[in-house]
Amino acid sequence: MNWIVEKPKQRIVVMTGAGISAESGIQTFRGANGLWENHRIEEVASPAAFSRDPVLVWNFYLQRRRQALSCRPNAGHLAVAELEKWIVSAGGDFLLVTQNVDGLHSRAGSGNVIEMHGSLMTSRCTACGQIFPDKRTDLELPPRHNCPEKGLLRPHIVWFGESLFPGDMERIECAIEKCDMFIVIGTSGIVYPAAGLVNFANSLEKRTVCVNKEAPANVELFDTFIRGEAGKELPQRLFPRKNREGDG
Ligand code: BV8
Repeated sequence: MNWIVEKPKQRIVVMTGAGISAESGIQTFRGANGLWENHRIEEVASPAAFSRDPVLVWNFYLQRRRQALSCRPNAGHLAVAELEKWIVSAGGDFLLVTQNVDGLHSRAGSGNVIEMHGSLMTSRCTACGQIFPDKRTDLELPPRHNCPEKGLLRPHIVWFGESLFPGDMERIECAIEKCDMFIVIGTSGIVYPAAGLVNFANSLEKRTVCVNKEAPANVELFDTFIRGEAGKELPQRLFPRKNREGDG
């Protein structure tokens, strides 16, 4: 059986989506056919929705924060974290880019992570812009910040129609420019700019691998497609775990 990553002294970029958290019990976006309490995700996860009904949107994220905190990383998250350690200890480079906001990769031990769509465990003041860790699960209403403007707090999440956080796209593209391989796991390849990163990797003739439960929308853009669940495929196929000490 050949491994996705054969040798550790390489430069690897991994991007994940909701599929890698599915086996932790967190519903995917397509799995929920894009609905939450009969609201389309795109309608709730947007600045317009927040200004129209901040209580509804705040509670959407509060419920997802509670759920994420009650779930545990699965074997797929752990395999990605172990791959990073294997590569970095051999002098290679590793970057994990996740579209997920559930925080499970960091809890699994991943170190070099860009949460390109933000985090359920972070809030931002809509007035002064301050960003801070926030794991409170008891606030039914969007609280106000203690700044002079008493700004309304919002989730520090990239909503539909919002740009990524400053500098993130540049960091991601710079890592892909330098990488040997771009591995995409558990995403439907529908939402941009994340879904366009494989095109960018292809334009630089990087090796591209996709691991997904079913063929994603952009499957034809990958050199290799491995059909399967992350929690099963990654521990078996991501890298040679048993003799990792022996590799140079
Ligand atoms: C931007 C945080 C522009 C929120 C997310 C109209 C108006 C405005 C913008 C647009 C528009 N039309 C299109 C756009 C662009 C839009 C977009 O792409 N829309 C889509 C719907 C077409 N993008 C944006 O708005 C982005 N910003 O364009 O800014 C701009 C430019 C300049 C100036 C100003 C503005 C921002 C997009 C970010 C949105 N935020 N997340 C939250 O979480 O609440 S997106 C969210 O959905 C996820 O983060 C992810 O990115 C995306 C898709 O989800 P996936 O992760 O792929 O999950 P999904 O369920 O879809 O698929 C799961 C996959 O896993 C499946 O394939 C399944 O088979 C597989 N799977 C399941 N189980 C397993 C598995 N695989 C392995 N193992 C398993 N066990």
